[in-house]
Amino acid sequence: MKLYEIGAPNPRRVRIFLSEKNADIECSTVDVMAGENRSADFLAKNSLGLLPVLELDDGTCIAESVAICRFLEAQYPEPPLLGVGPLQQAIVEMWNRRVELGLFRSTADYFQHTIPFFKERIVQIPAYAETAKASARNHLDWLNGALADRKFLAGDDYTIADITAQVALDLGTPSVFAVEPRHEHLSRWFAEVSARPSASVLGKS
Ligand SMILES: N[C@@H](CCC(=O)N[C@@H](CS)C(=O)NCC(=O)O)C(=O)O
Repeated sequence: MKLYEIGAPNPRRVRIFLSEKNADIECSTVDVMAGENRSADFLAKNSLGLLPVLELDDGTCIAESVAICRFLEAQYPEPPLLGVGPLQQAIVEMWNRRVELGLFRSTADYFQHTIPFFKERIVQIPAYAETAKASARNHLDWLNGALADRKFLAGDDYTIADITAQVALDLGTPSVFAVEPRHEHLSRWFAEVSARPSASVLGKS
């Protein structure tokens, strides 16, 4: 197996996932600045030209961070990061999707509509960047409430939902938002997840 990656939020989610499982697989950095992810070779692995991609020994390629994590969960079941049993798996999926489509998306949208790297790729709309920033900030308040009565987002155990939220917070702090003292529960959770050894993989993006 080989993981194609760059130092960016989605590949980092997969690397944290692997680190939590103490799984050591070959990783290869793709030179996005040189357009390597738009080459015919790479587009044959992922027609969207995005990272991460997990290439299996038989040449099969899996794109999409959560799809890759699902495959890895089956390869390395311990510790479970996608929940155990139908109910817990559904709860983990619920929180992961909420965070991915909310905080993670809003934070990424802010960057895509502001940073020079995306200038040539999309029509950047400053007003939309501000909307995305406001949305990301609102999600912090909501997450703070969600963490009031439990240790991790989906319950007692650290899961992929925490990884997605953690990576979004690392991306957005401090240029998009700040975790403020009033975010008592979110602060407690963020300090805990940031102290895990897995938090240091692939840098904070
Ligand atoms: N939905 C995909 C998103 C992948 C994605 O957007 N990857 C970004 C890095 S975070 C990328 O490859 N960007 C390179 C580019 O836009 O050229 C996933 O979950 O993996």
